[in-house]
Amino acid sequence: MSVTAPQPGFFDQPLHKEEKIWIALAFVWCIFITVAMPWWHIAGNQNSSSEFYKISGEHFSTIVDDFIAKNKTGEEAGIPVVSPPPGSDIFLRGQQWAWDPILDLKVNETYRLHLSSIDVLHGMSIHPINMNFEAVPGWDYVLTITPTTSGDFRIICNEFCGVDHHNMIGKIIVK
Ligand SMILES: [Cu+2]
Repeated sequence: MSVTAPQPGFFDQPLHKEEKIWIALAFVWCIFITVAMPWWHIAGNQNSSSEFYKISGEHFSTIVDDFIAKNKTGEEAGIPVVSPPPGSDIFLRGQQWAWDPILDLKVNETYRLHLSSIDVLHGMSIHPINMNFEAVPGWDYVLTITPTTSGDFRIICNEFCGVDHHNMIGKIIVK
């Protein structure tokens, strides 16, 4: 049984060939992963930026409200739709239990997306492309994004944030 101690001298026995192969495989994998992580940080094109600023929820909300007032082009189910100019700073606010505004973006144009939460921790998960970022209260997290495919994308909250967490769904439209 696995709960009993090995026989005396167990660890002095020579290694079997299969054990040596598995140890070698594990070692090679460790080395590969150790090298791959910093390499992908430099070479990968889906890394989050390391640009972020400390900001209060109230301040972030004021900026988001200004952004909506300047760029609003419509409304869907009470949530404002904004069409900001390409290259500009755009904002996404997470709060219990909604993402706003709805971002109407142009394909192959680059934007600086500011992401934050004004209450508790939320997770911004873009479906169906499966890109995930944390929306952290107190921090404005800047992501340089270039949508490369058009369509309707859903922003699902993937960080449990309260009773209506499962209905916290936002939207990004790319045309
Ligand atoms: Cu949530």
